[in-house]
Amino acid sequence: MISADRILDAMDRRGFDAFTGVPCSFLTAFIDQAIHRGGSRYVAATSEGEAVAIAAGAWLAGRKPVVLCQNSGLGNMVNPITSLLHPFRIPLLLGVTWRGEPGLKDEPQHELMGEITHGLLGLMRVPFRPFPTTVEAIEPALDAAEAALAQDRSFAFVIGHGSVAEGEAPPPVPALSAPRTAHVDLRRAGPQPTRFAVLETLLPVLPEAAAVVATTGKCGRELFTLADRPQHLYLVGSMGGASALGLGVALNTARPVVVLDGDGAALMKLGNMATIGARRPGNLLHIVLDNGVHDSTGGQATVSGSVDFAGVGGACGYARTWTVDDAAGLAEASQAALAGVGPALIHARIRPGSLARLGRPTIKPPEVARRFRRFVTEFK
Ligand SMILES: Cc1ncc(C[n+]2csc(CCOP(=O)(O)OP(=O)(O)O)c2C)c(N)n1
Repeated sequence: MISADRILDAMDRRGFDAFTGVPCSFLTAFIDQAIHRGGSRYVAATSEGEAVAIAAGAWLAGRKPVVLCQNSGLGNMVNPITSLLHPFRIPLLLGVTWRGEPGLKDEPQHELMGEITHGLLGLMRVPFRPFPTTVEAIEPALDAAEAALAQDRSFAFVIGHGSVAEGEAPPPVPALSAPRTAHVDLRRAGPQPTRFAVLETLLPVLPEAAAVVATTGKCGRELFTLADRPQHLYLVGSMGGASALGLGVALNTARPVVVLDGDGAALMKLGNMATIGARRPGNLLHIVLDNGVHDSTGGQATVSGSVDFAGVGGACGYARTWTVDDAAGLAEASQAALAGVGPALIHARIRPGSLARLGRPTIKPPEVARRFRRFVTEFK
């Protein structure tokens, strides 16, 4: 058993400087200390998948992030581990508890995951080892983790029961309270534009300094078709992860960060908006391009027709929101959003459809990620 302070001191010395996750009772002291010391460096996520995307964003902004979670949360992480960390070769350090360890008494819901935790990490090609439980074991364990990270691979510590000593509960963190959100409705009820048309109008309005994250599917492909620039990140998987990744970038850079989301993707990870509203990064603009369908997979309806994304953003604590339904409205709202303090959300109602012959990014995901990272980190 080791104290949370010991391991966090060792991590500090090695430059691990951004923490996120979802709690587990095995990790109480560790997470409490990470929150207490790190202050704003610990981002409380609504799901473990969101935490992976936030940490990936922090890495893309030059940080060395750690994700802490219960092994039941590994299920929530499978998609972003396999379709975000793996294709983009983004290396994260994971601390995963081992509830349901065979031979130890635990709750029924942990039994199966306890049996398959190591197998699941192995299947996802995430190397792992036990969390150090003596002071002497800390440095070799961190050496092993850093060796994997240096090869652009994520690495997991599996944290068994009683690995981390219980500590003093830190002083409570004051509850976050959001001021009232300002909303502007710019809808003109004319013919709705396509996603390509609004992207074409939006791009010239965005400042050169802005980093742009495009959701998976045709959105990223259309953005690439319009212009391929170092500040573009075209997600290829991790549906729903764009806004969480954008949050991770925005919290770690002074650059403006623009997230181009889809209605299907935004609905898949609606919890992301609560985290954005709570953290309130002033440099984040979240645009939901709502065509009412999963356009990229053939146009199957989403339930967005009855969803007011600007209302959700306001309820979550975004600073300002807009509703628009044409390209000029999106351009106007984007300029206003980028001129003021965020987080801002624009709900753009558009129509389905894309180009008849739409290409795919020819630049590969690992290079997209590294080019984007250079772009973000070179900003002073
Ligand atoms: C977890 C997951 N589920 C399903 C898919 C398949 N998929 C890729 S894009 C997409 C549709 C996304 O819809 P939306 O966010 O509304 O964007 P649009 O395609 O309309 O631009 C789906 C379902 C996926 N990539 N990942």
